[in-house]
Amino acid sequence: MIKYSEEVADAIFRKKPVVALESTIISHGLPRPKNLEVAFEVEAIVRDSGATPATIALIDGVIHVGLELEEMERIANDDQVVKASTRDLAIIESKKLSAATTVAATAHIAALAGISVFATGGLGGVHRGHTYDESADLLALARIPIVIVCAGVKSILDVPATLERLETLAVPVLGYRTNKFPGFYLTDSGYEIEHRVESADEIASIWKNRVEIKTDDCAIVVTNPVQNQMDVELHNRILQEGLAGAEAAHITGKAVTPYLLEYFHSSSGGESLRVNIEIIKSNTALASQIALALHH
Ligand code: PSU
Ligand code: MN
Repeated sequence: MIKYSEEVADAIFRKKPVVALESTIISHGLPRPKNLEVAFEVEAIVRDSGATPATIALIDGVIHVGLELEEMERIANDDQVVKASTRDLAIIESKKLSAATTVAATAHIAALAGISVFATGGLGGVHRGHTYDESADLLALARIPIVIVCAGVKSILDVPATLERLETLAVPVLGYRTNKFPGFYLTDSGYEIEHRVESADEIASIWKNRVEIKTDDCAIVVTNPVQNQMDVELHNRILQEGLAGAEAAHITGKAVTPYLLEYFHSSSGGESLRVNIEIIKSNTALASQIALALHH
């Protein structure tokens, strides 16, 4: 049912730390040709830390945990690759399609494969102006035990509504060396986080405590603020324009997030791309440290 890359199969066999990586950011989140370059660089960050990267996607209907070189190229460059959330997985298997997985679908597959740590850019959440449009990421986090490292939720979203939903869903949120909920492209979204942690070891100890008291049936969201944020005025202007553009073009469903991210990338003269890449790299480095810390 799952095809493991050689590297990941070996790591799981030897019980070595593995970090799951999502693929929608490669296929639908970053522009070509930078997306492929970043996908490889991110995997290298995991390897350099001593853990093993497992980029997750579906190739011709088969769930892959860890991609070989040509498979990564397909996810990055093939227009036929669709964006898959958890509900799409069985359908894509049966239709033998190729798909990149969202945070929700990646977390689901990672947990199935016994992987406990996952790095992404920004989580999905409640959309601005359309609070009924809520990413399946949120419900997935409520039922999948995994540590997910992110830069908060994407700033295109309704941050306070998303934080309230995470509270209702009983998903713990940690600020890595911060008490400010990060704003994806921005270091600070303007909202507070109650719980600040200082180290990967502290996160690992929280993970272990949860098991003993049986509050380990959901994710732990670790938020890692970007160091060199986007210019705030540029960010806010593009955000307003992008939201208005999505409205005018009647963009709906799973096309909304890729539309807005692409709007940022094509309107910010490379700024949002630079920041998005910094986010994913820095989250991957922290996720690798957490995977190592969970290990000892
Ligand atoms: N983080 C990024 N870029 C992305 C995403 C996250 O930096 O493209 C993707 C993730 O796969 C996330 C998805 O699960 O966007 C959310 O999409 P939606 O709002 O349709 O649930
Ligand atoms: Mn949606």
